[in-house]
Amino acid sequence: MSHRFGTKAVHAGVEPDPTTGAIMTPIYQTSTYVQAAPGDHKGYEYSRTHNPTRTALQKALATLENGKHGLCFATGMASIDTLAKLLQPGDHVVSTNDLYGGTYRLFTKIYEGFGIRFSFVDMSDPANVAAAITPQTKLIWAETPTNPLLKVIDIAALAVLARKQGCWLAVDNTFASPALQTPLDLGADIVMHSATKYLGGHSDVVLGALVVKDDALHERLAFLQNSSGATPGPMDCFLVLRGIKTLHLRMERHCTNGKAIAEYLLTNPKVERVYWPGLPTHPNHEVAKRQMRGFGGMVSFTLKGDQMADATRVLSNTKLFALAESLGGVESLIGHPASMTHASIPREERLKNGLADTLIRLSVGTEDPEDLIEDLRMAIG
Ligand code: P1T
Repeated sequence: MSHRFGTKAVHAGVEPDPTTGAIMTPIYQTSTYVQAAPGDHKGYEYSRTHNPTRTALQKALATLENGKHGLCFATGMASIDTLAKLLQPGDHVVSTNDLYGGTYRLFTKIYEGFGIRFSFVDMSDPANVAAAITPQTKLIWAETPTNPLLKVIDIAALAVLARKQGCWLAVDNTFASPALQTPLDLGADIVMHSATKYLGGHSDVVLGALVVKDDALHERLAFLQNSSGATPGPMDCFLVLRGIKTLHLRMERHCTNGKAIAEYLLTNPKVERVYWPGLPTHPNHEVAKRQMRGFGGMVSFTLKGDQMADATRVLSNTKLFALAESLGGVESLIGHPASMTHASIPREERLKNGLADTLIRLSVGTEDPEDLIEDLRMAIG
């Protein structure tokens, strides 16, 4: 039977434990499994390859993303690294030009060295993607909404291009979470998550994931997962499983708080520009309305006058918004992409792509919105 999202979030992947009936998946803190005779085992041989806590999480993620197979990794970066190992020297990737700095670093500092070529384009216009595709293009890498400018990329339009080219479309769904957006339904081949963020939801775990529908692609990725070995431990899988049970509730609050904060910022005379896909003035609002079920809790903004000193003052003066990297937890965070999460992108590249030195990024948590607005009012002045 196919259930609605909230029901899936509570139940997906989790069965009463076969040995005790425990309703919550145990943390199977074991490296190996006893075999009755060589090859005669219960489906588990060694925990790099399989672990029951990880299996439950992988099933849960496949269910939430409307996929067939989930694969979990030690970090979000490990999941992207494993996906990139599908490529061969000479292959070409079209990637969004506004993306997490660590992904840009992995692509340019590691995979370019292995002979893979990347084009970074503004994917909020699919025509830019079409123009960048070459006969060697094997992968389209989208992140939507993008980090940190919150552009929205039309997944269905990119899926048409990928099918025409015969290449994979992978979507980093970290900022939306499956509560707000399910890229496989829109034609993507692979969904990626930094589960560190909304899926975990409590800033207490680092973990990554890939979800696919296709059996053969799953087999290749599972081979790479086991061969490269960047798998998560069972405690971390347990924490994400626990986080997922409240994903639908948290995302509802992240969305209403995100809206309240974006609307407040628009009224502050010191604020120059607000980036949030739910604003009717957002350049990609129509695409966002079409492919997302809510607009999320990530909000970026710049101050008038473009003064770094003003931005630094705001970043240092909030009391509820903690100055820290990462996002997606119940507590609100404030960050400075140019010096923190996106420092690994050269300054000229950042400026060319519209990422100002003064941009401030908010991960709006689930606190009471009036208190968050008061905190910003006090810090912005
Ligand atoms: O941190 P890790 O779990 O390895 O995930 C990397 C990653 C991948 N994709 C997106 C869209 C991300 O935002 C991240 C990590 N981002 C931050 C730490 C940040 O503050 O933006």
